[in-house]
Amino acid sequence: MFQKIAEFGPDSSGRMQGITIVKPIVYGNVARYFGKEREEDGHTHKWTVYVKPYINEDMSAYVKKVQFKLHESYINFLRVVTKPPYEITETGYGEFEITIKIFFLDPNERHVTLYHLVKLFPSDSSAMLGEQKVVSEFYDEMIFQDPTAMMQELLTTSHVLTLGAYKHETNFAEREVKARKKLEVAQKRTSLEIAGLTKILKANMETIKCLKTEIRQLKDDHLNEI
Ligand code: SLL
Repeated sequence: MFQKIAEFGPDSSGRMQGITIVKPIVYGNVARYFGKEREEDGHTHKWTVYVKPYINEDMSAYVKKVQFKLHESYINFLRVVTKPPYEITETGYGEFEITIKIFFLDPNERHVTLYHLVKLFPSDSSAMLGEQKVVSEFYDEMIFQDPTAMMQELLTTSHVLTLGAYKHETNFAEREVKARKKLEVAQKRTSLEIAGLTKILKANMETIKCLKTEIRQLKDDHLNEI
């Protein structure tokens, strides 16, 4: 009766109940073609894979390390970065999937895993001609639910990392608008399709009703005849 459950503030395990902190991030890779295959090892591209904050801040305030698991053809394919920038630059000849694990300073906080397909070749083959930079990056969010008091402190006191303009290779705001428009078009198309199918369904139900009446009628007539 006298027990009071704290809706905010640390519980017995030290977690801040009801607190959610979201950290938007950008991860992916950029790559550049050498212009030709390198003789000694057959490598054709130089690439950089990375994780960075969407909004400029020093993630080392709460990130302990970022682990990049490269293709097993690389020497020391498990690479660990303990401070920003959280990135690995390499050369190679092929595309493959990288596993990125983000570990936090608070040992109670489970690591976050991301998968990224390292992109070397432009999707648009005409772009192959130039030695243009290829970019494949994504927006995501790390969500911290009921963090410990320590983690909450670390998550909310980080500072900007670099001064000056901070922008990404990709215009994510524009990408969002485009995605929303596509979704809207798809929704409209689906609604129209549903409306059309509903009409057909109604007509068919009407037909069934008529046929049933007809059957009943025929049965009655038959009974009257005998
Ligand atoms: C492919 N399935 O053939 C992929 C494999 C291998 C990537 C990609 C060179 C490593 C090294 C390299 O680019 N490995 O020589 O250190 O497309």
